[in-house]
Amino acid sequence: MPTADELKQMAALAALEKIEGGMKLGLGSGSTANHFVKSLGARVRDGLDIIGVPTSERTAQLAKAEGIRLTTLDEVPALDLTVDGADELDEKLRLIKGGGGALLREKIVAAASRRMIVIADDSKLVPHLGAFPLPIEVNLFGLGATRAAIEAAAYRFGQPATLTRRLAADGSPFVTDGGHAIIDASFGLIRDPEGLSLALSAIPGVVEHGLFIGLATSAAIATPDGVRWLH
Ligand code: ABF
Repeated sequence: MPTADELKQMAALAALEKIEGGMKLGLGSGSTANHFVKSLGARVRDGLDIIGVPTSERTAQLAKAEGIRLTTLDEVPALDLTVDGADELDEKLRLIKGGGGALLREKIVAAASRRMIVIADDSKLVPHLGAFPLPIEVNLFGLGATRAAIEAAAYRFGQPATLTRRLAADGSPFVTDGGHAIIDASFGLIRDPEGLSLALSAIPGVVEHGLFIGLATSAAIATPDGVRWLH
């Protein structure tokens, strides 16, 4: 029986098979994406010619250490493919992301990509999104007011939520690469992801949230019986 980490590696290697020379790639964040970046690095050292835009400072450091050539969306505004993990995904390829705190750059990079492959172990595939608390990236200015606005909007939307400001490992308030706070919102099962996504995006002070709708184009789901592709 493969371990969760072995399943993540399986998913990463399945995505790696889709990489061709000359590609401009978005490089995801998280433990599954780390497997992809490390395996991609080995292919680069064997001569694969690709260039990457990292979705977090941690991924940038890992990619540099692996010898992967990096660029930015300023230099390369359109990417061929982003490979990234997820906290949850459903059969319609709707995602919850941001458990690692990198959701803003992940969504910007995914939106700049022609295709997005999600790589995940089978525990991430769920019938309905929402068991995983939804990360919401919030500007620090007026945080209290924005938190109250999120609470009110969730209630009006018929999905009342419990909100928790994310803390770093040392107990201090977590701050993202972009200098924002993360509020994790426990909605319970989300009945209308598209509608909730729009409602949250309309709230002043909300910088971005972890509902990725219409961005993923396929997913490599690693199971003990092999990799299942969703399209
Ligand atoms: C990242 O991958 C985050 O958006 C998400 O939280 C994480 C999934 O975690 P892991 O791959 O470590 O299971 O893209």
